[in-house]
Amino acid sequence: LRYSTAGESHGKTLLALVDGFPAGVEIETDAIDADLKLRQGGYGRGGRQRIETDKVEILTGIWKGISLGSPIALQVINKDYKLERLEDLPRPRPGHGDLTGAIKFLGPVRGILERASARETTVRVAAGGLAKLLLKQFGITAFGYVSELGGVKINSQEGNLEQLHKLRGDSIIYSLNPDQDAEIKQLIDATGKSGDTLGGIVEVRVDGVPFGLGTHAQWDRKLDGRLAQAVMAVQAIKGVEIGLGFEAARRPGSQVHDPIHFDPEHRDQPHLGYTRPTNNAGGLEAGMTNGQPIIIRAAKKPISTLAKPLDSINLDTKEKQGASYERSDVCAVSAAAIIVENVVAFEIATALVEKFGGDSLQEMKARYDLFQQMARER
Ligand code: EPS
Repeated sequence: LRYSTAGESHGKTLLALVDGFPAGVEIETDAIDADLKLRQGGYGRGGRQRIETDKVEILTGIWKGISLGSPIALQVINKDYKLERLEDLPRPRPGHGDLTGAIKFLGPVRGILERASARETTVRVAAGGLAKLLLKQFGITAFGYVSELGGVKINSQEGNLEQLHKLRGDSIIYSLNPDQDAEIKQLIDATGKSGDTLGGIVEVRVDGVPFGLGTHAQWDRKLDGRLAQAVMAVQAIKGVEIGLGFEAARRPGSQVHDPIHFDPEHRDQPHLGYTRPTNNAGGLEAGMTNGQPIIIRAAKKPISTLAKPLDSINLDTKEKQGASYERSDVCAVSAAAIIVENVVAFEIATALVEKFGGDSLQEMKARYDLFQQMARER
């Protein structure tokens, strides 16, 4: 299972081509559209989101609402299509790819900024949304939320998945503590007024994951490495952690590694009864899933388009000038929670297809059940 995308921020359309998606999966777009809507939201988003109403259209690969096993092309049309009329922006924004892109491709800044823009994450979310339809068939769920914003740590509340969805739905920034919204809203408002932007940290948990996705055997097939790449490759992400992450380096081994217990009452769970009192490994040991929830965190830098611009150089005249500004978001950390959730879901679905065969859902389910049975007897 793999995908690639095409499209410019202000071009006609955005496309994702998903290849290797199994046959026999019921495809309904409501859940994908719900994620697209969430991606557009969160307090602090800019004017563009008032123009767009992102909706996915599935152009190929399904028949009567069921996947065929052939490539699936997903489209989200840009309402704000105006690329042909747009001029160049010759004053590169520090933090964006503007300067490097213009030099690398020996061309206009417009040629790089249109594709480097986080607008492209629209169709990454659509591809991840499609992957989630497959994961759902195996009881696997991915869920992302904001755990820190502009340096303010959120005291995430706990609960079952339904309760967590409710908390995130109630929070204007998609955190798990709506009680802290007022404080964060104030911070975003004040930052916006001063012409600045804010970053933050998002966390994704994946529940219902069986043992053995990924492999220890080869570096480029280790699932922790693949997840890290998928998440790091999201626009503006500068750090990725799994489980305890960097904190693991600060503790002795006895306070890092998760003891192994056995509870015969729960052999029907994805963990097959092998319970762990802690999950510091974040569901991954030696590049393989260990039956525990996957926990992955990402650090998003503040958006680099600043209303009060930093120093830059006009590439045409080489004069010192402020960086270009048309419009921007003050904060898109909430959107990142949804984007990271979806790119993680896609990688998990890819690993699932690799382990259980990818021609049809029917075959995958039979092999999944057989593996669970054999693993219980191990
Ligand atoms: C985005 C659309 C963009 C920006 C944002 C992400 O729209 P526009 O450039 O037309 O205002 O709002 O992109 C950035 C801030 C960036 O630096 O790339 C979207 O749909 O997510």
